[in-house]
This record gives sequence, C-alpha cells and structure tokens, in this order.
Amino acid sequence: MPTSEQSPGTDQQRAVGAESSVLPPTHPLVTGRTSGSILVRAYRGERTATRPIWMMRQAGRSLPEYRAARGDTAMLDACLTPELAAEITCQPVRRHRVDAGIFFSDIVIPVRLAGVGVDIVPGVGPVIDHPIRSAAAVAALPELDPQALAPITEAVARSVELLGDTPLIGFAGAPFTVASYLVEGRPSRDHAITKALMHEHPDVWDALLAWVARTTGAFLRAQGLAGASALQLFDSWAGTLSVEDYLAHVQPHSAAVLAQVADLGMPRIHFGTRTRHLLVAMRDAGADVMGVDAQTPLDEAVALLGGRTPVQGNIDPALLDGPWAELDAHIRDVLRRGATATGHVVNLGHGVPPTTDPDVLTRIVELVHSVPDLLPDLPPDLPPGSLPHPDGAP
Ligand code: 1CP
Repeated sequence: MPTSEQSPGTDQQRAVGAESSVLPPTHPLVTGRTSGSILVRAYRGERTATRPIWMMRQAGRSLPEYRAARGDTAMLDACLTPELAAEITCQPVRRHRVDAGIFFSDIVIPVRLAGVGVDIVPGVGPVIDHPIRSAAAVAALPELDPQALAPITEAVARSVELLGDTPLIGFAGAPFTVASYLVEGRPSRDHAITKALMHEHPDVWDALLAWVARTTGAFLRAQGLAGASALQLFDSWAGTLSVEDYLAHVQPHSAAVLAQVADLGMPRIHFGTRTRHLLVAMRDAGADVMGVDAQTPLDEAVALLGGRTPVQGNIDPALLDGPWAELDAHIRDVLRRGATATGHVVNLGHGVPPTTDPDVLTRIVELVHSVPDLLPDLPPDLPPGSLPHPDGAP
C-alpha cells in the first residue's frame, strides 16, 4: 500500500479486505464484487485507465427524485428508514453513473441514536436541544447501545445489494466537527464557543471528543462490517484550527476513530475544507487517502503529502453553475494535477450545492470517464513542506 512511512498502522492493517479475517465472507471486498473496482484500486494507490469519480453530497437536495422519495419525511427519519435510505443512496449512481454510492445518512445520526436530542432543521442544519458546554453535560452523555445501530446496518446491507458491483462508501463526522455542533448547538461560522471550551477546559474537551470518537467510530464500523467498501471521515470544519491546536486537541481523537476501523482493511479517507495546512497531520491521524479541498491544487497536495498518499478531489463547486467551457477546462486541469498522485479519485472540493443542475453533474461524470489517464512518471518522493505555503507560513 503506497502510504507514507509517517502514517501509523501496519501493512497488515491495510491489507485488502479479502485478507481481513474481520469482514464477513459475504462482504463485497471479500467476495471480490468491489475489490477490483476502479474506485477501490485508486484508493489503494493504483493508477486506473479511467479515473473514478463520485461527488460529496451527490445524494439529496439537487435531485428531483430525492425530493419525491422523501416527501414529508423528516431528514433524520429518512436516514433511519432503511428502504428509503437505500433508495436515496442509489439514486445518484443510477442517474449520473458515478463510481461509488455514498451512504445516505448524516454526521449527527450516531448522536441521535445514542439518545441526544438533535434534529436537522430545514434551511438551518443540525440543531441540538441542550448544547453540551460543561463537565456535567459531558458526563451525562449517554453511551450508544450497539443495538441502536440496527437501522444503519440494514440500510447499508440494502444499499450494497442494490448497488451490485458499485462500491458503497460509508462515512462519519470527525470528533471536532461533530463536537462543534454539540457545543454551539447549531451551525456556526467561527466555532467561537467550541474553541473557548477547547482552550479553557481542556479536560472537559477531551472527555467530549472521546465520547464523540467512540460513538461516531461505532457508526463507522457498523457501516464497514455491513458492506461498505471504503470509509470517509469528514472533518469539515477542522480547517478553522491552527496546526498546533489540531495536533494537541483534535488529532488524537480523529486517530481513535480511524483506529476503530483499521482492522477492517478497507481504505480510510479523511477530508476537511480549507485544510491545506493540516493535510499531513490529518493523514498522520491514520488515513490511507486524503480528500483535498477546492483551494489546494492537487499536485501541491500530493507534494505536501510526500508523493505517495492517494488523493481525492477537487473540482470547485463554485464553478458548477458557470459556463461549461470554464468548468470543462477546470476539470481537465484537476485531472492533469491529479495525475501526479499514486491514486486519484475525482470528487468536488466540497459538497454539491443544492441549487446545482443535475444534468451538469452527469456531464462532469461523462467528461471524467472520457479522458484517458495521462500516466506521467510519478514525481520523486518529495519531503513534506517542500513547496512554499501559500500564506507564506513555513
Ligand atoms: O432537508 C434536507 O434535505 C437536509 C439536507 C441534508 C442532507 C441531504 C443534510 C442536513 N444532511 C444530508 C445528508 C448528508 N450529510 C450526507 C449524505 C449524502 C451525500 O453526501 O450524498 C453526508 C455525507 C452528510 C455529511 C454532513 N452533514 C457533513 C459533512 C460533509 C460536509 O458537507 O461538510 C456535515 C458538516 C453535515 C451537517 C449538516 N447536515 C445537514 C446540513 C445542511 C449540514 C451542514 C450545516 C452547516 O452548514 O453547518
């Protein structure tokens, strides 16, 4: 497996699923249904003749068939209704012919399943009944009963059945991003209350993130065991942290989540926005693949990571509504830069905006599949940080 020497975990932990004794014999990585897919091969650091593509937030808001299937069902109820969640998971695969399904769920689902009062308010996002800001509130957080994950296991199994040879990607929110909702109580731009708790009460902070890591790790593991072929950890808001704060207060907890699924032997992808300065630290939390945001050119990300970590990304979602010629040129540039990686899975730099015309997404998939891999020589193993930081920081 071509990952850096700095990345924790042994070769054995990254062995292909077929060699993992943990996965059930019916798992698609074990039966071979998805282990030879271009997605899994690219995640494992192989160059594929056609670049695989999927898009974050490909399921959901941009699709009329999603709005029809969901009807009046509340978002979190839809996630916890296995037939519906599986149907919504498959919709973008049928329509766009993407190379993976992303499980239809949300990062707050394990929090809800543990018994914390949380809802997704239309037009707002996750809202917590009683924000968690004290030692007492953290101590009172309920432990997730593994039985509560039954609807997740069932929805994943149904999705995998419907997807056939197309791999399913499972996901979870990373401790910092999930904790930021728990502490703030709702979406926040600056995460000020969260960062105050981190600095003023580091013990309370650590206890909170350890709870999130256990809870969200169990959610992620359930998806892997039930049939997902890769697992992505979303630390969407980690980019607002300095490297120092990330290393001291966040990385150990994200590492704990990734360690909870290491023995499954499936690719683990780690992603956050505005994380150029954190790419190496996030990889070193135990990721096999790094998701790259729209602000970081892929070839720079590859070099920062030392040249051997497969990457995922990074079409700029801001260009999706613009002229096709500009988007076409941008996608070809992404493919050129991505060709410097050992493995490259094409994606957006962040999620599909709800207003995006679905036909544009289909056209993107067709374009990516029509461009043959450029297969230049791989770059030498560059030391991390060999390219200047864009902000002039070391
Ligand atoms: O009413 C609706 O339709 C709700 C919109 C919606 C959807 C479709 C939310 C609310 N979540 C989801 C599904 C979802 N969430 C998926 C699966 C679908 C797919 O990707 O195709 C995934 C992977 C997520 C993950 C998620 N939820 C993240 C991490 C990814 C990212 O975008 O950075 C985050 C931060 C959330 C929280 C969340 N849930 C929903 C919203 C609107 C938000 C963001 C709110 C904010 O701005 O803080």
